[in-house]
Amino acid sequence: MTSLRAAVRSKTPLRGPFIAIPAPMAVDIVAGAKPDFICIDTEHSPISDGVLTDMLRAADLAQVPALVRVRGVLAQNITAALDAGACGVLVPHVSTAEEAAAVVRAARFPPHGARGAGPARAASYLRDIGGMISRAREETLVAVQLETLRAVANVEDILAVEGIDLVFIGPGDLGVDAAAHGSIAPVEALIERLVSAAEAAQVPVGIFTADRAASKRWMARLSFVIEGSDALFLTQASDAAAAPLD
Ligand code: 3PY
Ligand code: MG
Repeated sequence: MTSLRAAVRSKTPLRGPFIAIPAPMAVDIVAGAKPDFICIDTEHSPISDGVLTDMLRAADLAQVPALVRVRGVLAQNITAALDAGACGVLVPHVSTAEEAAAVVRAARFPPHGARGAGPARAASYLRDIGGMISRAREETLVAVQLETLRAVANVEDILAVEGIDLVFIGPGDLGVDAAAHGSIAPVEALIERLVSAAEAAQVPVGIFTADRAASKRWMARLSFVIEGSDALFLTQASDAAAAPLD
């Protein structure tokens, strides 16, 4: 099976949702629809490391690649997700080349980084440390999320960091940061600046959308979209179910 990383790097069109509900059952349900991948979101959801591991087991059973959005750039967040068996990490709020380089260091084994090798699930609990390291070198997807004005200002430097497979745009936080700092450029222009810089550097670029129309528009240009989340699907279906019968 082609790894998610290989598919991202070859710019195969990929679309999948966030999983925010802290339960393997949420993965069973969503992965049963066979999206190209899922992204389990520990940044904005109360998903403990133990539950995350069970959610990754569910994704493995469904044979759907599972990326994890970690809580932040700290190495321990990245190690926990990869040790539990995530096929890659999406690291939020990366705004400088130094932060991007720290992400690569934490996510990649030597000589490309400094990830520690432990007897975790990804290594079949010590049975397969060597296999974990060689699989990780080939298959661990490293994605950084650009969602601040500083990231826009530093985008070329971030794109030049070796070992980043994908840059991912967070339009929500970018809008919040732009509004807070009185950016004169509208958020659409900031997004365009990020996309065109990534295109010029030939680095795969993705974006989050909450609706299908935007998703369709972006998929015509980009190869990677995270569309909605299990929590959002439930919210929308619940609101529709509670609406008056006509
Ligand atoms: C944002 O829009 O800020 C996001 O983080 C979406 O993933
Ligand atoms: Mg965000």
